[in-house]
Amino acid sequence: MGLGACALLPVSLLAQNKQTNDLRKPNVIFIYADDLGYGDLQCYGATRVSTPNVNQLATSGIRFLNAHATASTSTPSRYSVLTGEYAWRRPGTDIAAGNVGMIIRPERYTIADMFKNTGYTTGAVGKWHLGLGDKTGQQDWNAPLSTGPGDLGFDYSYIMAATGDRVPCVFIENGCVVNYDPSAPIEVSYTIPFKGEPLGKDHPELLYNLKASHGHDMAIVNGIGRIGYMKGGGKALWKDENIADSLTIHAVDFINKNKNHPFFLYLATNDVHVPRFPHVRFRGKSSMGLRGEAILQFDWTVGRVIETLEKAGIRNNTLIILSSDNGPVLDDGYVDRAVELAGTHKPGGPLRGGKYSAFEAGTCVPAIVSWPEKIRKEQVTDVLVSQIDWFRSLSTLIGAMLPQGAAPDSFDRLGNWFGQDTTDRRWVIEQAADHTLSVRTKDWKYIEPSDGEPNTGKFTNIETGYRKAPSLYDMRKVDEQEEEALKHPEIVFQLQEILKDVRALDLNAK
Ligand code: NG6
Ligand code: CA
Repeated sequence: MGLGACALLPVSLLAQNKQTNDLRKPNVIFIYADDLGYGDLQCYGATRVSTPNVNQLATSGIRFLNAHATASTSTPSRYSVLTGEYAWRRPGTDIAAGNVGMIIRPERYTIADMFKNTGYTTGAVGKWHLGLGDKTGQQDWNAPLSTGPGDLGFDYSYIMAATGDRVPCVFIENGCVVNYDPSAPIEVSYTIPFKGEPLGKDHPELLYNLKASHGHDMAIVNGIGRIGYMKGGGKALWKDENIADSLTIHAVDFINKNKNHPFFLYLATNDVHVPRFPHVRFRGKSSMGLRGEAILQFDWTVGRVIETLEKAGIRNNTLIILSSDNGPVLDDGYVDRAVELAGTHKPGGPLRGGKYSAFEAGTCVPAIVSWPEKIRKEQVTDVLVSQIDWFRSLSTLIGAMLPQGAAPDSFDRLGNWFGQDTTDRRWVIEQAADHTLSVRTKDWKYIEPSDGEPNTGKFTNIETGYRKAPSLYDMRKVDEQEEEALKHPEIVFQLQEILKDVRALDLNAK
């Protein structure tokens, strides 16, 4: 892939940085939403929900119309962002249980290592979903965990082990359960229920906050059924209505503590993942019910981050990248009326499919980059980009030296991400929930054959895009309606060749 004009940009940015001092290095914040779809934000066309803070971020920077997560589910997308490697190269990188061991091994060089080694203070706040401790099922949740984000370059972490709907339902700060309650030792299992602990499937009367539509019938915490079994926790157990507040407060604290020194903050919100159970101050504020309110709550978090930066006097020199780990889903397992109340709202905007899917709404997500000091005017671009490139693009920006083998799938596309270079990435690779891979170029999309079902099922009800034969879509038509593989065998062949090369890590594919 030619560097072209984008090679010039980082050098000049760095030169400016060197002339001054360390303080001139931009702070970098990822605001990584969960399951937020291409059509879920006002600045992306949503009309039934208001997102003033995200809109403000968009008008102060670049809004991407063709930006992709590497996968249509959480764990693999997060894996790729943090390692610069496609998750499908590694076994064990699918949607993780709350008791899996660290999926990214400590010896792996991560984007947090990169920032830390370049003089940044690094923090991870929010949804983790990449495993903790050395071995699956072997964690002692009542003692400091043996390994965690601290071994992957994060100086500070305040995280949820997996997802809101998976046990353990506690926050973990720097490897220790927050508000640990010695009178209620924590045990977690994903195979065997704990004697005497009521389960969602047997005790629907205890599900006083949210009932499950499918799954989520094991441990009950805060009147909500979860995936996985859990015992104990006591006063350490989270209340879902306070999760956004807890995460935001810790993100704000991290910013304030580090405002005099360059920092990298990975802020992964729980919103808008299930169980959607936002704080009472958002209740009744959206005609779309809990899912709409979760979007309002997400927007609130974004607002608090911006306000904190402004008050600290560091907004101008802070680069914010806001995006989502995968596309949207309405019914993802709880009776929260997301389907009924969506009405005309299209969470995937004009795109076909959604979370889990090989179709575009699975990985084509909102992406906004704002850095007032360097990106001075509002821009909207349809340049083809992928989150896999944040790693190397930012390494160029901050002048980091990467060890050999680091971020093998990441390209330096800084020029794209800063609006200087509108040359499309030649292709992006998208991973669907069943590992079906797609190759997307600006004009075409190839989905490899898959044995998967065409729809995710009656609850989630998302078209997967899986077909037993190769599929080809003309992306100039946007919505992947007409399958055209037989019409354009030469293009199918070209895209299959790219996929073959990328699979083999053949650099010619660049
Ligand atoms: C699915 C869950 C879903 C969600 C998803 C992971 C059921 C029935 N469904 O298995 O609710 O947790 O996993 O979502 O349990 S992700 O955004 O973290 O990838
Ligand atoms: Ca997700």
